Amino acid sequence: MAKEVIFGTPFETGAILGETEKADSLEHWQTEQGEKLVFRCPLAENDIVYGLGEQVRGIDKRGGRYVSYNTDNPNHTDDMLSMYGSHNLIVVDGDKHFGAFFDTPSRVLFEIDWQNSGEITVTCDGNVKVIELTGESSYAIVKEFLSLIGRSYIPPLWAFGFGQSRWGYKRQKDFDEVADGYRNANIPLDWICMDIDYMDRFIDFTVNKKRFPDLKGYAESLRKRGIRLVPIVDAGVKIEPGNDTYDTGVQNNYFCTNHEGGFFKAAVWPGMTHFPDFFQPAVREWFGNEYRKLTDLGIEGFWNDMNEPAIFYSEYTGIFNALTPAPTLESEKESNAYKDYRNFYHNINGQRVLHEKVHNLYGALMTQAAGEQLDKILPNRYLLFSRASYVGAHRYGGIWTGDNASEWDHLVRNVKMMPSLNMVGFLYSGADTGGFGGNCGRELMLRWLAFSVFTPLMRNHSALLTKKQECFRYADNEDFAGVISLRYKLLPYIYSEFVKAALGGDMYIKPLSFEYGDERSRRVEDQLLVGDSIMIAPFVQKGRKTREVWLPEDMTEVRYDGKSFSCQKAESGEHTVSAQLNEVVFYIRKGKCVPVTRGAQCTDEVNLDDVVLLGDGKEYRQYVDDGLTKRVSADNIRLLRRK
Ligand code: MIG
Repeated sequence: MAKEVIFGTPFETGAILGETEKADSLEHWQTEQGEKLVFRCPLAENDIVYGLGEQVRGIDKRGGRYVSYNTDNPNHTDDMLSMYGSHNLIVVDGDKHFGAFFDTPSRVLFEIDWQNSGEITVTCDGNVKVIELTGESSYAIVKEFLSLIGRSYIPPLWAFGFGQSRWGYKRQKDFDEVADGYRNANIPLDWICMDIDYMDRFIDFTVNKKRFPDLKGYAESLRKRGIRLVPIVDAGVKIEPGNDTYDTGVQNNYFCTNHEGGFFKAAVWPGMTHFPDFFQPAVREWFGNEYRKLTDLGIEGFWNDMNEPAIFYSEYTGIFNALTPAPTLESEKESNAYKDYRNFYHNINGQRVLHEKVHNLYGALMTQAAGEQLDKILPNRYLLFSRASYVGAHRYGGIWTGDNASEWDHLVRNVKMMPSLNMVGFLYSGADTGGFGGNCGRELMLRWLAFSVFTPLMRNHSALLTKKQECFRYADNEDFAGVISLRYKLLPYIYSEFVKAALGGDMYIKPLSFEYGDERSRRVEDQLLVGDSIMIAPFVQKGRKTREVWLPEDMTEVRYDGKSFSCQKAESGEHTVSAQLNEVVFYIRKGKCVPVTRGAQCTDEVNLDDVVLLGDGKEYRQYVDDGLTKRVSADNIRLLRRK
């Protein structure tokens, strides 16, 4: 049972939905109340510390320092403090197993055996609700946590197809080039993202009419080819009298306010903007309904960006220090955005609340705003993923992991981050495949795709001015068609495992240690369990055609060469495994099965009922539906028996 202990007057974040037992004190933590509130717990030498969701450094958080404070910072290195989301769960795994969720929307510092202190310290302001979790294993604790935070968002089947994106697609012909490029090369594709240039001067919910004279007709024509358009929506609304979104926002006081009580102004892509005050239910309803302007044109999916919120400069901080990097704890320098977080207010139940105090919830509430209304507007399930997040937003949408780079280290970080994201409920997630910044070469792209095949969100995205990285542009692009075809063949499994995990309050991607108790498995960070049957060991090193793989038990090794599967038995123990760039090797756990289907160019062509089973198990429980229905229930599970 989970225990809830209240310190001060915590802000109700909405993260925890389930029942907890109210208590006066924590079992595993000492608390010290000074200027800040500090929680302390000792670590044994062999303890692993899991959690923190979207954070750097790996599955085991030991040795690091992390700050929950949603930040737009593209320099994803192991010493960065804050990413785009805040997910304050930590789980200590050793002789004892216990976890704690620090539920507060303001800044939290986690120091986990930092400077070899031999302890964890968690520092925050005095107001926090702590959920203490106990269980017989870390996995049990995580499952208990997942049951408390409510069911994960479930996207439509097409959102499990492959998506192509790039900042810089402007006109219809840019999208045609992508659609034609993929279809002509027979590389599967289900959706293309529209980045900020589809809008009229970056104004939310507008469409640039010169570039898209008839977006509705265009979306329909792409839809006939099995491709959907997924536009971006930014948090800031351009100050533009005459624009309906702006005017309505101003008339109803829907925007955040400044010290003087006027609307807060800050510059982002559209120039000066106001930020919707998502803390007000009426604002969420209004803003969510604005998506109608695009769903009316046939759009069924969105990505929400800049919702930490990112701020380039404001009336307070000025344009000249706009490029100050995000701060370190020691440095005096603070980014503009951080200063601005003390310069605007929300109206929360009639109270003026400084943004800084509730900062980590802003993006989550934007996701909620969109998700709640899209659910009402659209007849079918929608695609939605966000950059900023807090626990709770996972019920309305997924997240992508922001502005990574085309570097091998970033692929490694993607691999290690996935299980942590699953621990905090964000099942539908993934990174910019190939890397956002920088220039992605052929080898890195193929290896990255071979990993992304297994992540629920599989999207190739890159930044303005970088080398073009659509798969059809690379030499011998049949290799790319081959790797991506695996995704489509595995869809019956990926979709079924995802939905079962969501319905069952489970993880979709897990560390090996959550299933295998031996010390060797406990330390593995470069292999993952994907669903209940598959283990992967991605190739994440440049120039390497072989790698070491640890098999905790006998498994079936599956080798896919872009066309067909070949299976062989592999004994437990250490192996050296080879894979060419056009190959993907994965493993099926002992006694388990994986349903696979025929290849397809898009999910429209995928028949989830037409499967064969790989692996040495006797049966598989497959979740199947039409991929769109809102009625997602365990009744849609069918039992497949090996003949
Ligand atoms: O300041 O919309 O993370 O995916 O391409 C950059 C342009 C704004 C940041 C997102 C990225 C997107 C980009 N956006």
